[in-house]
Amino acid sequence: MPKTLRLVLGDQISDGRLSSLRDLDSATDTVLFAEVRAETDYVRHHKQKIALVFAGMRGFAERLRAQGVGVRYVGLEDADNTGSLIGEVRRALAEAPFDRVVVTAPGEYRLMDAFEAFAAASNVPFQIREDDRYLCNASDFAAWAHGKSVLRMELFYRVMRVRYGLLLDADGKPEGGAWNFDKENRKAMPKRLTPPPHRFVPPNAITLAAIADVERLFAEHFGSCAGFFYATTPAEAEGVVADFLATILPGFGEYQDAMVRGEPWMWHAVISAAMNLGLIDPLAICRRAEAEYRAGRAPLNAVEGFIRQILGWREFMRGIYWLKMPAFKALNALEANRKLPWFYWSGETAMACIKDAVTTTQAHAYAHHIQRLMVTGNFAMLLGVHPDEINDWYMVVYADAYEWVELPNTHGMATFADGGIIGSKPYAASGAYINRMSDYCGPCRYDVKQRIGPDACPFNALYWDFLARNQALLGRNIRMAMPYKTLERMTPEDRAAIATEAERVKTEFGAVPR
Ligand code: FAD
Ligand code: DLZ
Ligand code: SF4
Repeated sequence: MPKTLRLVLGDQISDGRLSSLRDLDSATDTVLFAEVRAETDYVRHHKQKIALVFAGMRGFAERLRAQGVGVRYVGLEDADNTGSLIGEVRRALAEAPFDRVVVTAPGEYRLMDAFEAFAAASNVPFQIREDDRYLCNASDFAAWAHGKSVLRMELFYRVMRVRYGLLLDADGKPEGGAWNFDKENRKAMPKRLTPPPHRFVPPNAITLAAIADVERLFAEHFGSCAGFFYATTPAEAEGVVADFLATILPGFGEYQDAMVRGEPWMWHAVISAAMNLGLIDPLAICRRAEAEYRAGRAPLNAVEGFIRQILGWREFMRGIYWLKMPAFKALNALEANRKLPWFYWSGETAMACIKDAVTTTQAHAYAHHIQRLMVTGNFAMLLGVHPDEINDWYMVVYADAYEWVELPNTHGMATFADGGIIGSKPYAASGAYINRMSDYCGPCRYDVKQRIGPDACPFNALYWDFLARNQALLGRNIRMAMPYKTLERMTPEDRAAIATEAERVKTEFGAVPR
């Protein structure tokens, strides 16, 4: 067997499931982990994300050592640390002879590009293996996409359900007679309901040490580690998953789109950080969710909704990323060109909805989907913030942020920068939507019913201004017909007042041209 150097990246914490370790020979091989500035600093990640990745890597290295595997672990502060993953591969090759280097494909285009360039130039064979922890690889996705003029998650999801035999009846038809039960899943939250408690993991000794290092070395990064609760080992992640299946899954779905003050988790799973790190197997959790339905412990709308998020949305986003990169990142269909308001970083705003989303994000490196999509994402789109600024913010602030999943969600879902590759229309909404789906507006300093003036909810004028500014691109979109009809009924004076008000709001919030 060739003596092999096996590089494991910070989001490849998948004991027993990693293609780069599959033929590992502990008698000859070395597994390389490297904490490097190129990865900690390419965006100024939330402190909790760095702590999560370091704790994940350190714990995995310990488990491999305990199995008798040779591990070369390069700490961030090691004297000779070169600062990059390729630098660390080069250094390891210079210090000991290896016949080849093996790595599982990275999740981000920039690293894949760098690895492919290194592989082409390296004297030692450098093998990049497919990352088969996902359920649809890039070539299968490209084959599915081939010849289609529009790519929609719903159709992809049906193919995936059949491929994996998930939630099918005895005739191979969708369980319950429909592929999608989303209509049952858009309720606002009734006052009398209390969301279930979530299982949060107290940091273990390795995690505590990683947190201390991060507090010391990344003090100026966004957020706080004080409330760190993420699983960093497979055993901890298993506890979270078991708890989710037993207590949260049965209510998953119905209130997916609801937002409640002081309730950051609701019926969301809060598993994306652990799953993107590699700790949770996506297919296994889908099968276990299906088993809960088959055993009569969780209803179909909940289980179907959950499986759709993972088998459908997560895989669809990854497929689009690898199909469309690198051009995808440069898209700016709405020609947005403004700066992101400072309160996205500080949380210092009187807008109750944004304040809640940002302060939750600072404290937990988490906000649920509707906060990301309809509060922070929607507002940045209405302001006309440049996609690069929005993309940078989402990459920085969430513990689950990796470009393969973050970029399609921002460009495709939140800002329509992709011009409709992912969604058929922008998720633009005024304050009325937030008022309907949350309890934010009541105590807010702004009045959700007003459109113009110092007390008017800022979403309102911005929403109509957004529609007016983008009428050439969006006005003929059949799914936008209703709001455009309303816009067209407005007098020229109303429209002028909205434009003036929108400009005033943008200036007040610092969303000025870049
Ligand atoms: P739940 O709501 O409980 O859903 C269960 C799981 O389904 C999630 O853990 C996730 O793995 C998957 N999922 C659900 N929706 C999506 C989606 N749209 N895309 C991909 N997977 C999905 N998710 C990330 O993992 N990383 C990101 O960087 C990220 N950035 C986002 C940015 C924006 C602007 C938006 C609108 C969404 C983003 N999402 C991202 C998707 C989604 O918001 C998160 O996956 C979800 O909030 C994670 O919380 P949860 O585990 O409680 O998810
Ligand atoms: C996110 C991250 C961070 C913060 N630090 C490291 C690191 O020091 N070493 C490492 O191998 N990986 C790290 N990562 C994860 C990588 O950025 C991730 O593997 C790529 O972005 C590809 O998804
Ligand atoms: Fe947000 Fe407007 Fe409601 Fe205030 S009134 S919480 S700004 S939607």
